[in-house]
Amino acid sequence: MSILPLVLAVVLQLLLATSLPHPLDPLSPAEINQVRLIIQGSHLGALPNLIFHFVDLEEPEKTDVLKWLSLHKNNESFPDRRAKVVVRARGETHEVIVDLASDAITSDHVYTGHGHSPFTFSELLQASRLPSKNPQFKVSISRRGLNLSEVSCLPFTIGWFGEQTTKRAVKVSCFYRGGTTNVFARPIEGITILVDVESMQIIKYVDRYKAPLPKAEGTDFQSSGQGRNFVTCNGTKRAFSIKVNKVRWGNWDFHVGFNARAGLIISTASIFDAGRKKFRKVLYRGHVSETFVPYMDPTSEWYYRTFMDIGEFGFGRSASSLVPLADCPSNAVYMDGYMAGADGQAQQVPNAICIFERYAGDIAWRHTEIGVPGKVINSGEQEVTLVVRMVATVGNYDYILDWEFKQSGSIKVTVGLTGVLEMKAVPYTNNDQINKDIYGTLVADHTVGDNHDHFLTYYLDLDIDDSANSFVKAKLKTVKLKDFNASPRKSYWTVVKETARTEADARIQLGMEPAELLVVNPSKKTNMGNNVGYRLITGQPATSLLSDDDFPQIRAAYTKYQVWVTSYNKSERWAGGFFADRSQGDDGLAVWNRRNRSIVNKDIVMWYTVGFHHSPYQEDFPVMPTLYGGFELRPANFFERNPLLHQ
Ligand SMILES: *[C@@H]1O[C@H](CO)[C@@H](O)[C@H](O)[C@H]1NC(C)=O
Ligand SMILES: *[C@@H]1O[C@H](CO)[C@@H](O)[C@H](O)[C@H]1NC(C)=O
Ligand SMILES: *[C@@H]1O[C@H](CO)[C@@H](O)[C@H](O)[C@H]1NC(C)=O
Ligand SMILES: *[C@@H]1O[C@H](CO)[C@@H](O)[C@H](O)[C@H]1NC(C)=O
Ligand SMILES: *[C@@H]1O[C@H](CO)[C@@H](O)[C@H](O)[C@H]1NC(C)=O
Ligand SMILES: [Cu+2]
Repeated sequence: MSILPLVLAVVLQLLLATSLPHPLDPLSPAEINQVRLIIQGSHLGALPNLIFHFVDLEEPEKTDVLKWLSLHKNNESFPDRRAKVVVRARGETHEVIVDLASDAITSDHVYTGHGHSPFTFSELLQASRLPSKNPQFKVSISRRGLNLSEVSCLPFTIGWFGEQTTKRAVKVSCFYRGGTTNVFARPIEGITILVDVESMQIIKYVDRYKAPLPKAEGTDFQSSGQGRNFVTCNGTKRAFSIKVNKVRWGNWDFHVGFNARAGLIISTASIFDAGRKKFRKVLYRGHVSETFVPYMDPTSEWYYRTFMDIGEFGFGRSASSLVPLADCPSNAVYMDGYMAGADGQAQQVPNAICIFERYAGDIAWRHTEIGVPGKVINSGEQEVTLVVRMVATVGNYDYILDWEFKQSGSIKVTVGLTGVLEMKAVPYTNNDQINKDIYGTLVADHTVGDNHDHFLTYYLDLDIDDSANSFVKAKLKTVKLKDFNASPRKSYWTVVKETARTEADARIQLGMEPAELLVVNPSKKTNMGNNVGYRLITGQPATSLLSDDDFPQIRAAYTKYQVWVTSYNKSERWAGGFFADRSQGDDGLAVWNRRNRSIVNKDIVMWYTVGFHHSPYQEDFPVMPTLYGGFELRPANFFERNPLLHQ
């Protein structure tokens, strides 16, 4: 207990000590506003209805960032600051690169491919307000005997189902509060409202059927106040002013970034090797690249729910301000996030990220030795790790995204799913009344929690001791013995390592055969002569069960394999393609991979999908206890010995 304030002080000091700028720093509020002024002062500013959909750091070339790092971060080699901007005006989508040093647009390209840029918050808000002014909707509401003032409507992206061309459109679903704050628990079922977002008008209205409205009673989940006590968090308040993105903690050194699309981004993570007395590279960049959430209900009110949360909404845009003592412990320090609003103006997300040391009561390592005569030797150490956390609340769901750094060299990545289910109103109050597929589980009276998946695909640009790496499948093969003289054994398993030659070789469906998956540096060996590497310890395997010809699956084809490895290309970052809204599957990981590039001794990127098949249970109602999944990147012949033992 008493060591906590001390450790907090150490963390703060380290953060402040490394406050020099980093080339991968997110755009600052001043830079975001500078981008806005540059765009508004250009030919684009003269166009009517200029809307900013996306403003982010245009990532400097990796070679330039690595050069800056290797030259001890001197100012001369600091890469120029640029911004990538997507604006829409006159019905056209412009992809623009802005150079901040020269205050100029360096390229402007009109995007004409499939798929659309993410909706702005104000577009979604305006769309959700349309039904309450619509005469047909008013009739539907009064036909159901409901009070319009108690109706909340929410916009849903609508996917792609084979259309040649698509509009920027959303469907708006409406819910009845009437005594609850859990709006998702009281869907007003049977109505489809299609909104053209360009003209901001309802272009299709169907009221197909009525279902009973689930009751309000028992749906609320507001915590009664305990655990959300702001007074006791006073001690952490001074951490709020920290604006730097570099973290030095224990043996780790890394950079924490934030953008509207991915949310939390970890970059240039390296670890101090006490044996070699130097920092060694591990991860150049890691973040969630896309999140695919298809619902398993083919009916006309539900079929389109096939969300790609990163490309359609953005985890950064959905970031929740973390609540001290509820979302992060008392020793947490916080970072704010910044992004551009629809007007291009910088917007702050206070406390978008928290960083804290975790003393979970776990054992980092231990051993009791009774083999030494006359002694019992107990030795070991408690595990202390550093967690970097954000929470993205995308509509009904809350995703808790953790990157946990361990002194052992492991990086443990966890995603927690919580929030409320998407619920469908049905006539039933008991399972015995049901004799057909209801596409989910009856979780409460008149309420089905719909079946669905969550696939979070992580972008993992590992650079193990440098950029030129290979991907190795260490297969565990059973060896059968015949007439083996040395023992009566009939079998054992052995490790057969195969280096994946090309991208096609590195698509993995887990569970098909036992294999350990490694990223190694083929030109760096330990003193023992093993290739240095990091191992991917996968979580529970889940791949998409949709058929290959189903439209949502064509868009998210990359979810058929949990692991992919691609040759590094700066513009290949978003697994479902950059313009993911209503995309048609012609951009993204599965498409790039078809080039089947060589991945031997190359700068490579590993993509891992954390998947959940979510068939709801009653305990997920009215709010879901957190369900965790994830993976670990663990050193594999990277150190000479256990790095927890101090030399
Ligand atoms: C390097 O640049 C940063 C900002 O760009 C500035 O604050 C700092 O003083 C510069 N350092 C040197 C040694 O020039
Ligand atoms: C409808 O709801 C509003 C807001 O809750 C309330 O003020 C009003 O009295 C209700 N009207 C009826 C007819 O119940
Ligand atoms: C927080 O602590 C500081 C110093 O201990 C004190 O001055 C301040 O009043 C406290 N604020 C609250 C909200 O308790
Ligand atoms: C990088 O990726 C983009 C998008 O897939 C592609 O158009 C481009 O040709 C690639 N560049 C190289 C050098 O492969
Ligand atoms: C990928 O390239 C390798 C080596 O050139 C080749 O053997 C393999 O058939 C290719 N796979 C695909 C799917 O193109
Ligand atoms: Cu779920």
